[in-house]
Amino acid sequence: MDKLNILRVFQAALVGIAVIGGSAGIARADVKDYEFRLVEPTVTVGKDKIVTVRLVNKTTGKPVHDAVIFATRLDMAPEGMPEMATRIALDPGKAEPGSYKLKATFGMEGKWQLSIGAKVQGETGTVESKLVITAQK
Ligand SMILES: [Cu+2]
Repeated sequence: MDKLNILRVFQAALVGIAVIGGSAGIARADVKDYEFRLVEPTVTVGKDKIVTVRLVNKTTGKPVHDAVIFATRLDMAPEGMPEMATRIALDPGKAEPGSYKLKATFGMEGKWQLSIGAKVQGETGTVESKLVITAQK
């Protein structure tokens, strides 16, 4: 091999490493690396209350922008009342990037369980979390 060929092989090897490194990086970022966190753990009992959640990448601590959120269910399972569910919807009101607002009616004091999911850009699978919100007077 002359010097030029050695250089070409070396460059090809570098490209190979970069590609492997890149795909390993994607494979490492699993949906399990993401979680929802409540901005406020409590809410006042009543109609049309706003709950703000933050979607974060646990490995970097960074908020995740532009996720597609599914608010699947809000019920009183933590109080032994799983059948006591209330409607929950995404609130179109503006939230800071990585935060998402939901609107629901909390008709009773106590602990409510929010089942929430998200599709994160560039990730396969769905992030799913269960969060407990305390409704108080
Ligand atoms: Cu209840």
